Amino acid sequence: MVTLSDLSEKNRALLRGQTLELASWAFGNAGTRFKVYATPGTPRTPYEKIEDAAEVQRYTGITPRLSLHIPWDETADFRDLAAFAQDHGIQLGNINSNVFQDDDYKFGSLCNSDPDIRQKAVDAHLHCIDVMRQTGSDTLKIWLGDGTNYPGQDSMGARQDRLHDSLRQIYAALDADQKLLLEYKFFEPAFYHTDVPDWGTALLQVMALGDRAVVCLDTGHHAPGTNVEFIVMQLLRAGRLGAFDFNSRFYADDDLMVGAADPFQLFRILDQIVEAGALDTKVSGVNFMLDQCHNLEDKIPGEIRSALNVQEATAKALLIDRDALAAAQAAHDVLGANAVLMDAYNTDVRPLLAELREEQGLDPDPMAAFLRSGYRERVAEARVGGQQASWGA
Ligand code: PSV
Ligand code: MN
Repeated sequence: MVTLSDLSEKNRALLRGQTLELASWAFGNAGTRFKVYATPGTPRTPYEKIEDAAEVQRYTGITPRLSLHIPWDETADFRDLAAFAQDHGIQLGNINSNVFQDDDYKFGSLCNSDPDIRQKAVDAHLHCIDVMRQTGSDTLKIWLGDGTNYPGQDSMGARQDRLHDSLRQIYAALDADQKLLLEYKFFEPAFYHTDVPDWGTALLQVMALGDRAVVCLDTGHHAPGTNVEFIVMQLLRAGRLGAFDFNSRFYADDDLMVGAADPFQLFRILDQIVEAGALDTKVSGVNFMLDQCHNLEDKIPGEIRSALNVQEATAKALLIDRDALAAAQAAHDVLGANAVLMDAYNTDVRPLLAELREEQGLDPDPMAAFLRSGYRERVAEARVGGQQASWGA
Protein backbone atom coordinates (compact mmCIF):
# COMPACT_ATOMS: atom_id res chain seq x y z
CA MET A 1 0.00 0.00 0.00
CA VAL A 2 1.39 3.43 -0.88
CA THR A 3 1.42 6.17 1.72
CA LEU A 4 2.16 9.89 1.65
CA SER A 5 5.79 9.09 2.46
CA ASP A 6 6.11 7.36 -0.93
CA LEU A 7 5.86 10.81 -2.52
CA SER A 8 8.84 13.14 -2.60
CA GLU A 9 8.73 16.17 -0.30
CA LYS A 10 8.10 18.38 -3.35
CA ASN A 11 5.23 16.22 -4.60
CA ARG A 12 3.63 16.05 -1.15
CA ALA A 13 3.63 19.86 -1.09
CA LEU A 14 2.07 19.98 -4.57
CA LEU A 15 -0.71 17.63 -3.52
CA ARG A 16 -1.35 19.57 -0.31
CA GLY A 17 -1.53 22.83 -2.26
CA GLN A 18 -3.73 21.62 -5.11
CA THR A 19 -6.88 23.68 -5.74
CA LEU A 20 -9.87 23.45 -8.07
CA GLU A 21 -12.41 26.12 -9.00
CA LEU A 22 -16.10 25.19 -8.97
CA ALA A 23 -18.73 26.59 -11.34
CA SER A 24 -21.84 28.27 -9.94
CA TRP A 25 -24.07 26.66 -12.58
CA ALA A 26 -23.13 23.17 -11.38
CA PHE A 27 -25.38 23.80 -8.36
CA GLY A 28 -28.44 24.76 -10.42
CA ASN A 29 -30.80 22.36 -12.13
CA ALA A 30 -29.56 20.93 -15.40
CA GLY A 31 -30.79 18.56 -18.03
CA THR A 32 -30.92 18.15 -21.75
CA ARG A 33 -33.03 19.82 -24.42
CA PHE A 34 -35.61 17.12 -23.57
CA LYS A 35 -36.08 17.83 -19.88
CA VAL A 36 -34.59 19.70 -16.95
CA TYR A 37 -35.45 17.91 -13.70
CA ALA A 38 -35.84 19.92 -10.50
CA THR A 39 -34.23 18.78 -7.25
CA PRO A 40 -35.42 19.83 -3.77
CA GLY A 41 -33.00 22.25 -2.13
CA THR A 42 -31.61 23.65 -5.39
CA PRO A 43 -30.25 27.19 -4.89
CA ARG A 44 -32.41 30.11 -5.95
CA THR A 45 -29.73 32.81 -5.77
CA PRO A 46 -25.97 33.19 -6.22
CA TYR A 47 -25.78 33.42 -2.42
CA GLU A 48 -27.26 29.94 -2.05
CA LYS A 49 -24.89 28.63 -4.74
CA ILE A 50 -22.02 29.94 -2.61
CA GLU A 51 -23.42 28.11 0.43
CA ASP A 52 -23.41 24.88 -1.57
CA ALA A 53 -19.91 25.47 -2.95
CA ALA A 54 -18.74 26.02 0.63
CA GLU A 55 -20.01 22.52 1.49
CA VAL A 56 -17.85 20.99 -1.24
CA GLN A 57 -14.88 22.91 0.12
CA ARG A 58 -15.72 21.95 3.73
CA TYR A 59 -15.35 18.23 2.94
CA THR A 60 -12.72 18.14 0.16
CA GLY A 61 -10.55 21.08 1.22
CA ILE A 62 -9.42 21.62 -2.39
CA THR A 63 -12.20 23.75 -3.91
CA PRO A 64 -11.81 27.28 -2.50
CA ARG A 65 -13.00 29.23 -5.57
CA LEU A 66 -16.29 29.68 -7.43
CA SER A 67 -16.75 30.85 -11.02
CA LEU A 68 -19.75 33.05 -11.85
CA HIS A 69 -21.74 33.26 -15.11
CA ILE A 70 -23.25 36.63 -16.07
CA PRO A 71 -26.22 37.20 -16.33
CA TRP A 72 -27.13 33.86 -14.65
CA ASP A 73 -25.55 35.14 -11.42
CA GLU A 74 -26.59 38.76 -11.79
CA THR A 75 -27.15 40.38 -8.39
CA ALA A 76 -27.66 43.87 -6.98
CA ASP A 77 -24.35 44.17 -5.11
CA PHE A 78 -21.35 42.12 -6.23
CA ARG A 79 -19.15 43.50 -3.45
CA ASP A 80 -21.63 42.15 -0.96
CA LEU A 81 -21.66 38.80 -2.78
CA ALA A 82 -17.84 38.64 -2.66
CA ALA A 83 -17.90 39.43 1.08
CA PHE A 84 -20.54 36.73 1.64
CA ALA A 85 -18.36 34.27 -0.28
CA GLN A 86 -15.34 35.19 1.80
CA ASP A 87 -17.30 34.62 5.01
CA HIS A 88 -18.01 31.12 3.68
CA GLY A 89 -14.36 30.41 2.87
CA ILE A 90 -14.92 30.88 -0.86
CA GLN A 91 -13.22 33.28 -3.22
CA LEU A 92 -15.04 34.39 -6.35
CA GLY A 93 -13.09 33.23 -9.40
CA ASN A 94 -13.52 33.67 -13.14
CA ILE A 95 -16.33 35.74 -14.54
CA ASN A 96 -17.92 33.91 -17.50
CA SER A 97 -19.70 35.99 -20.10
CA ASN A 98 -22.94 34.78 -21.64
CA VAL A 99 -23.69 36.04 -25.13
CA PHE A 100 -25.56 32.97 -26.33
CA GLN A 101 -29.02 33.25 -24.78
CA ASP A 102 -30.47 36.49 -26.09
CA ASP A 103 -32.61 36.57 -29.24
CA ASP A 104 -30.29 39.20 -30.71
CA TYR A 105 -27.50 36.62 -30.82
CA LYS A 106 -29.34 34.22 -33.12
CA PHE A 107 -26.75 34.79 -35.89
CA GLY A 108 -23.82 35.33 -33.58
CA SER A 109 -22.48 37.75 -31.00
CA LEU A 110 -18.86 38.95 -31.33
CA CYS A 111 -18.79 37.60 -34.92
CA ASN A 112 -22.20 38.87 -36.02
CA SER A 113 -22.23 40.86 -39.29
CA ASP A 114 -24.56 43.45 -37.68
CA PRO A 115 -22.36 46.09 -35.96
CA ASP A 116 -25.09 46.95 -33.43
CA ILE A 117 -25.31 43.39 -32.23
CA ARG A 118 -21.52 43.10 -32.08
CA GLN A 119 -21.48 46.26 -29.98
CA LYS A 120 -24.13 44.83 -27.68
CA ALA A 121 -21.99 41.70 -27.21
CA VAL A 122 -18.86 43.78 -26.56
CA ASP A 123 -20.81 45.86 -24.03
CA ALA A 124 -21.93 42.67 -22.25
CA HIS A 125 -18.23 41.88 -21.77
CA LEU A 126 -17.50 45.40 -20.52
CA HIS A 127 -20.19 44.79 -17.92
CA CYS A 128 -18.44 41.54 -16.94
CA ILE A 129 -15.17 43.46 -16.51
CA ASP A 130 -17.01 45.83 -14.21
CA VAL A 131 -18.30 42.86 -12.21
CA MET A 132 -14.71 41.56 -12.00
CA ARG A 133 -13.60 44.86 -10.45
CA GLN A 134 -16.27 44.46 -7.77
CA THR A 135 -15.66 40.77 -7.04
CA GLY A 136 -11.87 40.98 -7.26
CA SER A 137 -11.81 38.40 -10.06
CA ASP A 138 -8.82 38.51 -12.38
CA THR A 139 -10.08 36.46 -15.33
CA LEU A 140 -12.74 37.10 -17.95
CA LYS A 141 -13.74 33.79 -19.51
CA ILE A 142 -15.31 33.83 -22.97
CA TRP A 143 -17.08 31.00 -24.70
CA LEU A 144 -19.13 31.85 -27.77
CA GLY A 145 -21.98 29.96 -29.40
CA ASP A 146 -21.13 31.73 -32.67
CA GLY A 147 -21.04 29.81 -35.94
CA THR A 148 -23.18 28.83 -38.91
CA ASN A 149 -25.41 25.90 -39.78
CA TYR A 150 -25.02 25.79 -43.54
CA PRO A 151 -22.14 26.19 -45.99
CA GLY A 152 -22.37 29.66 -47.53
CA GLN A 153 -24.49 31.07 -44.68
CA ASP A 154 -21.77 33.64 -43.89
CA SER A 155 -18.12 34.24 -44.71
CA MET A 156 -16.03 32.26 -42.23
CA GLY A 157 -13.05 34.53 -42.85
CA ALA A 158 -14.99 37.75 -42.32
CA ARG A 159 -16.27 36.29 -39.06
CA GLN A 160 -12.67 35.69 -37.86
CA ASP A 161 -11.88 39.34 -38.63
CA ARG A 162 -14.92 40.52 -36.69
CA LEU A 163 -14.03 38.21 -33.83
CA HIS A 164 -10.55 39.70 -33.63
CA ASP A 165 -11.90 43.21 -33.72
CA SER A 166 -14.43 42.52 -30.92
CA LEU A 167 -11.90 40.68 -28.76
CA ARG A 168 -9.41 43.51 -29.27
CA GLN A 169 -11.90 46.00 -27.81
CA ILE A 170 -12.64 43.74 -24.84
CA TYR A 171 -8.95 43.05 -24.19
CA ALA A 172 -8.20 46.78 -24.27
CA ALA A 173 -10.79 47.37 -21.55
CA LEU A 174 -9.16 44.94 -19.09
CA ASP A 175 -7.07 46.23 -16.21
CA ALA A 176 -3.34 45.46 -16.23
CA ASP A 177 -3.83 42.63 -13.71
CA GLN A 178 -6.76 41.02 -15.54
CA LYS A 179 -6.64 38.21 -18.11
CA LEU A 180 -8.81 37.13 -21.03
CA LEU A 181 -9.50 33.42 -21.29
CA LEU A 182 -10.88 32.12 -24.61
CA GLU A 183 -12.58 28.72 -24.68
CA TYR A 184 -13.00 26.62 -27.83
CA LYS A 185 -15.57 23.96 -28.71
CA PHE A 186 -15.83 22.03 -31.96
CA PHE A 187 -19.60 22.16 -32.45
CA GLU A 188 -22.92 23.05 -30.82
CA PRO A 189 -25.00 25.17 -30.96
CA ALA A 190 -23.65 25.73 -34.48
CA PHE A 191 -23.58 22.59 -36.58
CA TYR A 192 -21.68 23.45 -39.79
CA HIS A 193 -18.87 25.64 -38.52
CA THR A 194 -18.04 27.17 -35.16
CA ASP A 195 -16.05 30.40 -34.98
CA VAL A 196 -13.73 29.16 -32.19
CA PRO A 197 -13.80 25.40 -32.83
CA ASP A 198 -10.33 24.29 -31.76
CA TRP A 199 -7.19 25.09 -29.80
CA GLY A 200 -5.39 26.31 -32.93
CA THR A 201 -8.00 28.99 -33.64
CA ALA A 202 -8.18 29.97 -29.97
CA LEU A 203 -4.39 30.21 -29.83
CA LEU A 204 -4.17 32.36 -32.99
CA GLN A 205 -6.87 34.68 -31.67
CA VAL A 206 -5.30 35.11 -28.21
CA MET A 207 -1.80 35.56 -29.63
CA ALA A 208 -3.12 38.41 -31.74
CA LEU A 209 -4.32 40.13 -28.55
CA GLY A 210 -1.37 40.10 -26.17
CA ASP A 211 0.34 38.28 -23.31
CA ARG A 212 -2.64 38.40 -20.99
CA ALA A 213 -4.86 36.42 -23.35
CA VAL A 214 -4.85 32.65 -22.85
CA VAL A 215 -6.76 29.53 -23.88
CA CYS A 216 -9.25 27.49 -21.87
CA LEU A 217 -9.30 23.76 -22.57
CA ASP A 218 -12.68 22.18 -21.81
CA THR A 219 -12.07 18.42 -21.83
CA GLY A 220 -15.51 17.78 -23.37
CA HIS A 221 -14.96 20.01 -26.41
CA HIS A 222 -13.09 17.73 -28.79
CA ALA A 223 -13.99 15.23 -31.46
CA PRO A 224 -13.90 11.58 -30.32
CA GLY A 225 -10.41 10.14 -30.46
CA THR A 226 -8.63 13.49 -30.02
CA ASN A 227 -5.39 13.23 -28.06
CA VAL A 228 -6.31 15.88 -25.49
CA GLU A 229 -3.11 15.55 -23.48
CA PHE A 230 -1.12 16.47 -26.60
CA ILE A 231 -3.05 19.75 -26.74
CA VAL A 232 -2.31 20.29 -23.04
CA MET A 233 1.40 19.83 -23.69
CA GLN A 234 1.35 22.12 -26.73
CA LEU A 235 -0.54 24.96 -25.03
CA LEU A 236 1.79 24.72 -22.03
CA ARG A 237 4.81 24.96 -24.34
CA ALA A 238 3.32 28.09 -25.87
CA GLY A 239 2.71 29.54 -22.40
CA ARG A 240 -0.97 29.94 -23.28
CA LEU A 241 -2.77 27.28 -21.26
CA GLY A 242 -4.89 29.49 -19.02
CA ALA A 243 -7.36 27.04 -17.58
CA PHE A 244 -9.18 23.75 -17.75
CA ASP A 245 -12.90 23.21 -17.77
CA PHE A 246 -12.89 19.64 -16.49
CA ASN A 247 -15.75 17.25 -17.27
CA SER A 248 -16.32 13.91 -19.03
CA ARG A 249 -17.99 12.96 -22.25
CA PHE A 250 -19.10 9.81 -23.98
CA TYR A 251 -20.64 11.41 -27.06
CA ALA A 252 -20.85 15.21 -27.35
CA ASP A 253 -20.51 17.94 -24.73
CA ASP A 254 -22.01 15.67 -22.07
CA ASP A 255 -20.73 17.69 -19.07
CA LEU A 256 -20.55 14.53 -16.94
CA MET A 257 -18.40 14.25 -13.81
CA VAL A 258 -14.72 14.50 -14.66
CA GLY A 259 -12.92 11.16 -14.52
CA ALA A 260 -16.19 9.24 -14.75
CA ALA A 261 -16.14 8.33 -18.43
CA ASP A 262 -12.38 8.08 -18.90
CA PRO A 263 -10.27 8.20 -15.73
CA PHE A 264 -7.23 7.15 -17.77
CA GLN A 265 -7.50 10.26 -19.95
CA LEU A 266 -7.67 12.41 -16.82
CA PHE A 267 -4.50 10.71 -15.56
CA ARG A 268 -2.75 11.31 -18.91
CA ILE A 269 -3.69 14.99 -18.76
CA LEU A 270 -2.39 15.33 -15.19
CA ASP A 271 0.78 13.52 -16.25
CA GLN A 272 1.47 16.27 -18.80
CA ILE A 273 0.71 18.92 -16.19
CA VAL A 274 3.11 17.36 -13.68
CA GLU A 275 5.80 16.82 -16.34
CA ALA A 276 5.63 20.51 -17.26
CA GLY A 277 5.64 21.63 -13.61
CA ALA A 278 2.26 23.33 -14.07
CA LEU A 279 0.30 21.89 -11.15
CA ASP A 280 0.78 24.84 -8.84
CA THR A 281 -1.70 27.45 -10.11
CA LYS A 282 0.21 30.27 -8.46
CA VAL A 283 3.35 29.37 -10.40
CA SER A 284 1.90 28.27 -13.76
CA GLY A 285 -1.21 30.44 -13.86
CA VAL A 286 -3.24 27.40 -14.98
CA ASN A 287 -6.65 27.47 -13.29
CA PHE A 288 -8.18 24.01 -12.83
CA MET A 289 -11.96 24.29 -12.96
CA LEU A 290 -14.90 21.89 -13.02
CA ASP A 291 -17.45 22.77 -15.74
CA GLN A 292 -20.16 20.20 -15.24
CA CYS A 293 -23.90 19.84 -15.08
CA HIS A 294 -25.49 17.28 -12.80
CA ASN A 295 -28.68 16.11 -14.50
CA LEU A 296 -29.41 12.94 -12.57
CA GLU A 297 -27.05 12.84 -9.60
CA ASP A 298 -27.28 15.22 -6.65
CA LYS A 299 -25.20 18.29 -7.29
CA ILE A 300 -23.05 18.63 -4.16
CA PRO A 301 -22.11 14.92 -4.07
CA GLY A 302 -21.49 15.17 -7.83
CA GLU A 303 -19.02 17.98 -7.26
CA ILE A 304 -17.39 16.15 -4.33
CA ARG A 305 -16.94 13.00 -6.44
CA SER A 306 -15.43 15.06 -9.27
CA ALA A 307 -12.98 16.83 -6.96
CA LEU A 308 -11.88 13.46 -5.57
CA ASN A 309 -11.45 12.07 -9.10
CA VAL A 310 -9.11 14.94 -10.01
CA GLN A 311 -7.22 14.52 -6.75
CA GLU A 312 -6.78 10.78 -7.36
CA ALA A 313 -5.54 11.33 -10.94
CA THR A 314 -3.13 13.96 -9.61
CA ALA A 315 -1.75 11.69 -6.89
CA LYS A 316 -1.17 8.97 -9.51
CA ALA A 317 0.59 11.41 -11.84
CA LEU A 318 2.79 12.51 -8.92
CA LEU A 319 3.67 8.86 -8.20
CA ILE A 320 5.16 8.30 -11.67
CA ASP A 321 8.81 7.39 -11.25
CA ARG A 322 10.18 10.17 -13.49
CA ASP A 323 13.79 8.92 -13.35
CA ALA A 324 12.80 5.40 -14.37
CA LEU A 325 10.60 6.84 -17.10
CA ALA A 326 13.40 9.02 -18.47
CA ALA A 327 15.82 6.08 -18.43
CA ALA A 328 13.37 3.81 -20.25
CA GLN A 329 12.61 6.54 -22.80
CA ALA A 330 16.32 7.17 -23.45
CA ALA A 331 16.88 3.43 -23.96
CA HIS A 332 13.91 3.24 -26.38
CA ASP A 333 12.44 0.71 -23.97
CA VAL A 334 8.88 1.03 -25.24
CA LEU A 335 7.30 -1.48 -22.90
CA GLY A 336 9.40 -0.41 -19.93
CA ALA A 337 8.41 3.24 -20.30
CA ASN A 338 4.76 2.35 -20.69
CA ALA A 339 5.00 0.08 -17.62
CA VAL A 340 6.32 2.96 -15.48
CA LEU A 341 3.25 4.99 -16.38
CA MET A 342 0.84 2.10 -15.91
CA ASP A 343 2.33 1.19 -12.51
CA ALA A 344 1.45 4.64 -11.26
CA TYR A 345 -1.99 4.58 -12.88
CA ASN A 346 -2.82 1.19 -11.37
CA THR A 347 -1.88 2.24 -7.84
CA ASP A 348 -4.73 2.65 -5.38
CA VAL A 349 -4.10 6.15 -4.03
CA ARG A 350 -7.23 6.38 -1.91
CA PRO A 351 -5.47 5.45 1.37
CA LEU A 352 -2.77 8.03 0.63
CA LEU A 353 -5.40 10.71 0.09
CA ALA A 354 -7.28 9.68 3.23
CA GLU A 355 -4.01 10.18 5.10
CA LEU A 356 -3.59 13.62 3.49
CA ARG A 357 -7.09 14.67 4.59
CA GLU A 358 -6.58 13.48 8.16
CA GLU A 359 -3.37 15.46 8.26
CA GLN A 360 -5.41 18.53 7.18
CA GLY A 361 -8.11 17.93 9.80
CA LEU A 362 -10.65 16.72 7.23
CA ASP A 363 -12.77 13.59 7.29
CA PRO A 364 -10.88 10.85 5.37
CA ASP A 365 -14.09 10.06 3.46
CA PRO A 366 -15.57 13.39 2.22
CA MET A 367 -18.56 11.82 0.50
CA ALA A 368 -19.69 9.86 3.56
CA ALA A 369 -19.11 12.88 5.80
CA PHE A 370 -21.27 15.11 3.60
CA LEU A 371 -24.08 12.55 3.33
CA ARG A 372 -24.07 12.19 7.15
CA SER A 373 -24.12 15.96 7.72
CA GLY A 374 -27.86 16.44 7.09
CA TYR A 375 -27.17 19.48 4.85
CA ARG A 376 -29.25 18.13 1.97
CA GLU A 377 -32.26 17.59 4.19
CA ARG A 378 -31.87 21.05 5.76
CA VAL A 379 -31.76 22.93 2.46
CA ALA A 380 -34.58 20.87 0.99
CA GLU A 381 -36.73 22.07 3.88
CA ALA A 382 -35.48 25.66 3.90
CA ARG A 383 -35.36 26.46 0.19
CA VAL A 384 -39.03 26.35 -0.64
CA GLY A 385 -40.61 28.74 -3.13
CA GLY A 386 -38.80 31.16 -5.39
CA GLN A 387 -37.23 30.28 -8.70
CA GLN A 388 -34.67 27.48 -8.64
CA ALA A 389 -31.49 28.25 -10.57
CA SER A 390 -31.21 26.39 -13.78
CA TRP A 391 -28.82 26.15 -16.74
CA GLY A 392 -30.34 28.55 -19.18
CA ALA A 393 -32.58 30.33 -16.69
C1 PSV B 1 -20.00 25.67 -23.34
O1 PSV B 1 -20.45 24.40 -23.69
C2 PSV B 1 -19.42 25.69 -21.93
O2 PSV B 1 -18.47 24.68 -21.78
C3 PSV B 1 -18.85 27.04 -21.59
O3 PSV B 1 -17.84 26.93 -20.64
C4 PSV B 1 -20.05 27.71 -21.05
O4 PSV B 1 -19.88 28.94 -20.49
C5 PSV B 1 -20.54 26.61 -20.14
O5 PSV B 1 -20.40 25.45 -20.96
C6 PSV B 1 -21.91 26.79 -19.62
O6 PSV B 1 -22.50 25.58 -19.23
MN1 MN C 1 -16.70 24.93 -20.60
